[in-house]
Amino acid sequence: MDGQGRWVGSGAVHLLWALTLAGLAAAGEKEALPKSEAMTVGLGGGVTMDFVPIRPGSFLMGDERPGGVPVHKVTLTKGFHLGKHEVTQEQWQAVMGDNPSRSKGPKNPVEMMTWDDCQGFLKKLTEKHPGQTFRLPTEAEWEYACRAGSTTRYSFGDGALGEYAWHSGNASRTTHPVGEKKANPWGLYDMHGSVWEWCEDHYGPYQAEEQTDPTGASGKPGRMRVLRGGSWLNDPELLRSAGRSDGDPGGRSAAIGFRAVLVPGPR
Ligand SMILES: [Ca+2]
Repeated sequence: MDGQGRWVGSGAVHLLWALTLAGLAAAGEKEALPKSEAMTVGLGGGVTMDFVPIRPGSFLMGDERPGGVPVHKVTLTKGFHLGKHEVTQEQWQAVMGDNPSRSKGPKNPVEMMTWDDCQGFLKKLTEKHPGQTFRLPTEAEWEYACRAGSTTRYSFGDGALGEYAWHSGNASRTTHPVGEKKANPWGLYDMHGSVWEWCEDHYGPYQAEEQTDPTGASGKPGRMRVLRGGSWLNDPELLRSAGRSDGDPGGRSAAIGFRAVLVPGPR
């Protein structure tokens, strides 16, 4: 793949002011509060990807449900930008020049790509946008953003899952265009359900102790990588904010996709 044509016009990173906090607009508060910018990145061919700012903070990770993991305090000291949506098929096509997905649709989440394939996608994006790094979220970053300040089963409470998520009970055994369901409190779509989302981390048991900027299983890492959020194929239990699974980084599934993290600077 020569890549030249696909990347024409893709170098610009556009900054848009997020209007999520009305207080930021008040005179005198602009300098007192950290900036909160949504970002839109060009992928080529007029295709873009939207990112939501996630501020540093602490949260309680995990849950105490059967099969759950120890609840423990996690602090993330660095902010980041997380994809507003799962990566779509037209976004994958714009960057990689192909579309491996089983359930075709330009706005549907890309699937049938491996964890390793995702690394190739993110590497290409990073190479094309000097000064920015694109990567997968850590498992802690993913749950922090999914919870969006909540401590309940889901980011919106304990019920009404169908308003926020595609799952086995409403998806008719296929994917759907991203963003059709309600967003979570931080403006992220389809964190619950739609497709599972690859995380950067190796899969393993949680530590019960408080952690800062964790990056996955401690000790000798295994081969498997973390999956989060459940999918159109799964029952509501697996769509919990703390629900998790694992996958072989070389494996493919029509129920597995991903979303990107954008951070400033080299990796
Ligand atoms: Ca998802």
